[in-house]
Amino acid sequence: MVSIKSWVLPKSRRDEAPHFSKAQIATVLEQVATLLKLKDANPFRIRAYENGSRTIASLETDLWELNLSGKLTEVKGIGKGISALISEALGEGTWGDLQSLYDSTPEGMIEMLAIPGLGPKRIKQLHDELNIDSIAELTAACNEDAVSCLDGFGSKSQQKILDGIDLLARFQGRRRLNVGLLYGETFEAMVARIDGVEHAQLAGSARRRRETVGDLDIVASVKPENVEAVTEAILAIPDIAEVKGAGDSKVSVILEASILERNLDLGTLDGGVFHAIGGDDYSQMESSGTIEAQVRMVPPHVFAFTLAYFTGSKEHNIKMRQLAIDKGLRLNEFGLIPEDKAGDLKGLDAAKYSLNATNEDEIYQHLGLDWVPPELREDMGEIEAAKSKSLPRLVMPTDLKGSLHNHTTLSDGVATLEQMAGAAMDMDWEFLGIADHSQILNIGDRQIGANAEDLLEQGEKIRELNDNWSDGGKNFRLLHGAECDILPDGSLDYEPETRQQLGHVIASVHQLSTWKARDEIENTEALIKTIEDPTCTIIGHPTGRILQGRDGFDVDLHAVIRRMGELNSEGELKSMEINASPYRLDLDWRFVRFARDQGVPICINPDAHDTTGLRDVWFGVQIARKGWLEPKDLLNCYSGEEIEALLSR
Ligand code: DGT
Ligand code: CA
Ligand code: ZN
Repeated sequence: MVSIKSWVLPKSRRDEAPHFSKAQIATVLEQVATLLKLKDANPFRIRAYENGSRTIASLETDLWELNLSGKLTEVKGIGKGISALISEALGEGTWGDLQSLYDSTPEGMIEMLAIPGLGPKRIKQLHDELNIDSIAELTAACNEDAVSCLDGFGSKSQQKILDGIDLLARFQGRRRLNVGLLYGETFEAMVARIDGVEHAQLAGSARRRRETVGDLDIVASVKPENVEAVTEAILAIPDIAEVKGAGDSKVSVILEASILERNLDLGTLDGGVFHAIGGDDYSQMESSGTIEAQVRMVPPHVFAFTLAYFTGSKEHNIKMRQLAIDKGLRLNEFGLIPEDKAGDLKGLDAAKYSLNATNEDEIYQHLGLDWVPPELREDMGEIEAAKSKSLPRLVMPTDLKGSLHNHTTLSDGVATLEQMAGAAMDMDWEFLGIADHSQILNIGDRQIGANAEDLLEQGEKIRELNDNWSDGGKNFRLLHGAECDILPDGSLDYEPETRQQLGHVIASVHQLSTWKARDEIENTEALIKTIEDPTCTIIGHPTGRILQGRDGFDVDLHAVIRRMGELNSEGELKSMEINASPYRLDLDWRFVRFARDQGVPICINPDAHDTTGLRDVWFGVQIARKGWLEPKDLLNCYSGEEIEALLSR
């Protein structure tokens, strides 16, 4: 684990021994080994620290008792020097002369350790031969082509370093919604449990379900007399890597991945996604990622106002504030305050005169509005709709009765038809569409996609299974489709006769490099040709973007969607996918409402490659909500019977 923010020797938080935990000791030993590598120290010394770290981490007995009994040196893998160091750390809370080792290593060299594929040995070499001490200097050197000529490097590894730096910057910037929410909801629960906190709630972009989250904003209801104690309790949370500020009823911290008790479960990703998010380096980067978080403590009667304010968006808030001004009111994070009473007073002093609101609903009511769901607070017409009482009844996860784009072992999925069907039934779904990859798809030399013959055989199998369920009175069916590759000219993989035998065809671009090398006009033309193919039912992940991984190809989605709208009005079925994988969330929510308005039905698809992948539809629902969708706008909310009839037309 390479976490930049926590490359400091831990300070004891206890008054008495033992001052540190087993995990803390193991981390320090591991870091020392790495620091020694950066200094090109004696390999035996490095090995001693590495072994020590591993031994301590896997030790089953109590480290403190072992130390008291004097038997630490008897443990295999712990030498004399290291055992003395551990004794001192546990007993005194100090770290010998290790501080100087930490101090004498340039911070930039430690930062470079987080670059995927770059180890301490090469960092040392870059430091010695090119005087490189920071990621910025390394980037410059790569761009000047100064790294490729070093011994053991080459233009390929130089490019790999640049790619790694780019990826790292994304991980340290915003985080994908699934990760941001996991951090946010975990931290929210920890704050909520603290004595003196009456209520804590996650606000900001995470509450609005943006596809990525910058920092976490938590609002806590705390009586003024408890603020100091609650502040202290928050700062004592062990997963805080760094405190950026504390005071004035506000705490700003950086959280480490250790806050996520269970590791992020990657599930089965498709090859394209896996590669774009860092491949084999992904889990290491994710577990060394951090996120900033703010907690704002306010008195209970102010809570609703602060929650609304920090939920944002800023643009939504500005419109709300203008509505308030028109009514002679001042709206801010402390209240909704009549100007004539507030006068020159500011902040909480002015808020003494605020109108009352115990929840957000009442704030909106004071301004003559219906309550606006957080997902809609993007100043995209929601305030106008709230005024005229015409906000949509947003779709909920429980409205879904199925989905259409899922993989099995026939292509790159890891579950069988029966297993996928079973998982769908467990979710109370009435249908599950199977859409394995088409024959042209390869990863490396390996064919991932299904041959036409195997595909049609899958259809037979599906019919059999469906007959069994139907005979048994079970309201469930598999729907046979395929995810057909869109070739560069817009035509579809498989012969038309093969595609005609399918209930649905999900048309997707996977040869992204070709599409990214072309301009918007060419790509748009090709995609329009695709949707005009009579067998094409759904466009899958329409831009191919991977959030925090790679951009999609250029395409005029408005034009594509408009054409789809025309075809739908002529009686055809042309649907746009919201790919619900949290790595994609493509179609972007900003286009979703436009598609609805053009009469294009949307389909939320988990693109599941295993049974748990079906759960990703939850993220798709969040994006559908951000796009104002109601159940009627979604193919997922048709009954099993209806969708079966629709697709077999
Ligand atoms: P993020 O963190 O970049 O993913 O996005 P947000 O929306 O969480 O933005 P953030 O963390 O900067 O601030 C949280 C909310 O606080 C924001 O959505 C609206 C509110 N807010 C922050 N700054 C301002 C401001 O200058 N004016 C107004 N009206 N609201 C603000
Ligand atoms: Ca935020
Ligand atoms: Zn795909």
